[in-house]
Amino acid sequence: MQPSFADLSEEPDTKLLPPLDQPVVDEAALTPAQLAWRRDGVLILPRFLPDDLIDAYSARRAQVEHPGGWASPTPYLDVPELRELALYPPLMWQMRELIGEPMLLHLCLTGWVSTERGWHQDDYLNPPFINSWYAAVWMALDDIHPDSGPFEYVPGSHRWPLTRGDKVRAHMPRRQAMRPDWPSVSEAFVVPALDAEIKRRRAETREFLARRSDVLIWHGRLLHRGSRPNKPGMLRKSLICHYSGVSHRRDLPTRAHDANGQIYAIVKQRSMFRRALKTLLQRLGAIQ
Ligand SMILES: O=C(O)CCC(=O)C(=O)O
Repeated sequence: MQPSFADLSEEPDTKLLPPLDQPVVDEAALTPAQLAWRRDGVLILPRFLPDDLIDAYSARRAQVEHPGGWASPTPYLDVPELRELALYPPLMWQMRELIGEPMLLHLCLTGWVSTERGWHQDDYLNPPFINSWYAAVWMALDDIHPDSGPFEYVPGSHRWPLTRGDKVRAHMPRRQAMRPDWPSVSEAFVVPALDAEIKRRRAETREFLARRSDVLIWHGRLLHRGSRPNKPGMLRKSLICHYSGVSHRRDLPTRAHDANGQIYAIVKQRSMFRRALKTLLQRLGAIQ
């Protein structure tokens, strides 16, 4: 039998969660951005990114012919124009206000087409000690066409239980569960479980139809997906970056600072992990 969302998830211990995820918070003391985060699990920042940073990165990215972008999950290590956009100080300050500590950049998706990744929460794809000390950012480099497979999310789902990696792997044959690409393999039953949960709760889903320079920051526990384009292969020019709270990534101890003091991880992938990421990126169409 297919596992349900309840089989794959649990309520995390609230003592381990960031301040804005605590059950009781003095909401009168919160900023409008913090209130939106607590209510929806997303913060939308219209017209947020400066044109010069978008133009410099887009020109560099356009040199990569494949619509999936760079094959590496950490192209920010080699591409200064990408680093400058991903670590734009007002964006980093905004995330700090939401999560409660400075953020560490560790993953970028540079495709100019939808990932078509089904419903998921990001937190469980990371080590189990993250517990929502996490945020990801969707940056529009151009106006996004509704047929290109926009980013979709379920507002408020950051308060649902959290999918856990060990619970997902418990539903897989041992040999599959040990493979570093278990997240891709398990999509076949995780995505239907989340889909069923959305229907069971009659939850609203929303599209992010961004204009150039708009930004959406989402919570590590928020259900979201890259929807299927109505016109396959249609360009969707965006940059997607993932970050964790600096004191919550003991697995990423090697770090560097940019000229503004913003922090990024120097990730040395183990060869098995590199192969798994390659498989995932191949599936997403980033490399051939
Ligand atoms: O293609 C998209 O917009 C979805 C991206 C996504 O799911 C992720 O970065 O976790």
